[in-house]
Amino acid sequence: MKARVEVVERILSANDQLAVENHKTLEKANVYALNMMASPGAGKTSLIEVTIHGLADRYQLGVIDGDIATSIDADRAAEAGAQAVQVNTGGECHLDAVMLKGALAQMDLSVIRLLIVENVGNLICPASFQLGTHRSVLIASVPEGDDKPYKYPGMYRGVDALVINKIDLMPYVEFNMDYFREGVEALNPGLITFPLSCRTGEGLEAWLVWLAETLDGYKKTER
Ligand SMILES: Nc1nc2c(ncn2[C@@H]2O[C@H](COP(=O)(O)OP(=O)(O)O)[C@@H](O)[C@H]2O)c(=O)[nH]1
Ligand SMILES: [Mg+2]
Repeated sequence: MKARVEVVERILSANDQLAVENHKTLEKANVYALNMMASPGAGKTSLIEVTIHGLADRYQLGVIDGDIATSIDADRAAEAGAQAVQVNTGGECHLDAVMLKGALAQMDLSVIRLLIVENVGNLICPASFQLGTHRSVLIASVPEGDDKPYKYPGMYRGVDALVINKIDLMPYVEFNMDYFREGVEALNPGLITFPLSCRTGEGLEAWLVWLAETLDGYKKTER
């Protein structure tokens, strides 16, 4: 048992070292990067699409799409106007720093201001692997149910921002927003949260303003 624990620790620490390298690569290129995580179908690619459109007049976006097998999501991001690279994980349930390093090498970072990394749809594995991004964002969605913070605490504990997508479905789905938010607050007090709908556009402006302010602040203070 002890040997297994040590091997897992070594893998994670090798990953963390590469994540530091990735972070330096991003910093050097003046690219701000988000690690976007969620369960399958929560709306990661949809949020990426509306974000590309919403920021197009101010910022050039890059997208790295982690997917077990297809390039459907990268195709959607490219169609929306971003420089997009697909990473097929070959069955792995998360992206890791090596995969990100390979994807970064395929991009022209000099023209990108914001890089969004769409992690593999999963509420467990991605939380354990640093990539070297600046912030991580979790997307929850109304039809997934209001109990998810209670069931996947590790994911909710480790993120810097939370999007609650598909609020257009609130009238049709049993989702107690107060219960959901109480669960989040217990795990990650004060977590900045954006209830929105990629479908109707409700709430989207607050998300775009936060991103734009984060990017402007990064130019001034984080470099
Ligand atoms: N009703 C509704 N459906 C949405 C919304 N955002 C995404 N969807 C739908 O949810 C499904 C999964 O979206 P997708 O962006 O592919 O999720 P991903 O697997 O997390 O990347 C698609 O059918 C989307 O059209 C939303 O705000 N409201
Ligand atoms: Mg997707």
